[in-house]
Amino acid sequence: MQVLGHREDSSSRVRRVVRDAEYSWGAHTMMNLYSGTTDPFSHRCRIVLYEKGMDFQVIDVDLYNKPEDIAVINPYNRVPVLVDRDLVLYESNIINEYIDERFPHPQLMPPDPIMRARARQLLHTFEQELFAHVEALEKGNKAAEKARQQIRDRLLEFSPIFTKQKFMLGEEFSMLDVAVAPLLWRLDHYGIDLGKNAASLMKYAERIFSRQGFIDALTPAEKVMRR
Ligand SMILES: N[C@@H](CCC(=O)N[C@@H](CS)C(=O)NCC(=O)O)C(=O)O
Repeated sequence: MQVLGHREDSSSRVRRVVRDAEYSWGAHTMMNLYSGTTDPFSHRCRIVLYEKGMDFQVIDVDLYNKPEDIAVINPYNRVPVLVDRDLVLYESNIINEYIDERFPHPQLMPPDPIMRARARQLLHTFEQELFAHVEALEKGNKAAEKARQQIRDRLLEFSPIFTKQKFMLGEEFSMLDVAVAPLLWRLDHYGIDLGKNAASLMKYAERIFSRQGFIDALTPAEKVMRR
């Protein structure tokens, strides 16, 4: 992690990066999303932005040649990062909940506090049991085969749900569908074969992939990930 100077220095550096981005994109009042063109976490945030249909700018970040600015605005030096005037946010699920609260239509988190808490619990489960393995797959290191197996086993456990309902939380598309969709889109790309027992899960995936917000959110590099 990059060690920044004293507090004043780091916050003025953040302001400079934010101002430069606004200037170069002519996006003074818009949300700016720093997004990896192939990154599943950035993909989640792009889906929410397009589902909401509001004004925003996506700033493409090449992860193989990452600009130094990312370390300035995110101490963990990762994408996605959302900049909304003075607010700088990182972590895809935190960014997405902010966008959902700021632009409530269509609402992606359940309105009821108990259902919302359950949704957050499931978002956490996805991170622990599915997305924790993404780094190994992205890097293609020796943990990749184990990662494929873990993801395959866990996804297959979800499959029966979709014989009874259209989406993760019931009949409505929600933040949980957003969170898992980038992984479902990348199954071929990551070399994960779910076999014949995943018919209802794949039908569910196609239901998400056919949404206009999902289609619009795909980068050219993501479009070619799936045949
Ligand atoms: N938990 C984070 C994960 C973000 C993450 O891991 N981003 C990766 C891309 S897959 C990244 O920016 N890595 C830095 C790098 O590759 O240099 C989130 O949900 O936003």
